[in-house]
Amino acid sequence: MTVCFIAIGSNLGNPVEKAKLAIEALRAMPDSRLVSCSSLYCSKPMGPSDQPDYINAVAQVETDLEPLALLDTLQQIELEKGRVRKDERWGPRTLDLDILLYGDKQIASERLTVPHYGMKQREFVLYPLAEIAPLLSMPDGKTISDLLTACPLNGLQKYSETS
Ligand code: ROI
Repeated sequence: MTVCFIAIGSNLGNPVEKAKLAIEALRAMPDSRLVSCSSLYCSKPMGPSDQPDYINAVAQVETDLEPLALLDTLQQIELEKGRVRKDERWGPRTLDLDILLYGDKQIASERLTVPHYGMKQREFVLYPLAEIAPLLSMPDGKTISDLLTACPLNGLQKYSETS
């Protein structure tokens, strides 16, 4: 089994519900085990600002799926949970599931870049990741706490049902 971290993001069509559905779908993935999941967070959109705030979370999964099989499975979940793929770069999305880390592997292929290319600068990835893996190191040796120090919160908040 390989330990993987998956980023969850949504800002359309009841994002909280979408994130919860995604977590249940991750729990049901074949040849895999959902180890833990962060809180849900509310974040300001990165990219065009004329779109709704996002709900983000990070899940830790152990899997026997190879990286591309894991990617296929995640894209299937995105489709099943109603993702409408739009052409607009960095535009709003109903559900986005990204492989952040796949063990210590570094992958640079046409379909997949691991570690995820933007994760080290994105508060909506790093803070949820640190919540569930506070002692994590990247394949390049950088620690999650080093990365957090260099990453402003940018309005990121834990989502709570009452706020
Ligand atoms: N912005 C936030 N806050 N959260 C996301 O998950 C997210 N995903 C994206 C882009 C459009 C880059 N912006 C985002 O794909």
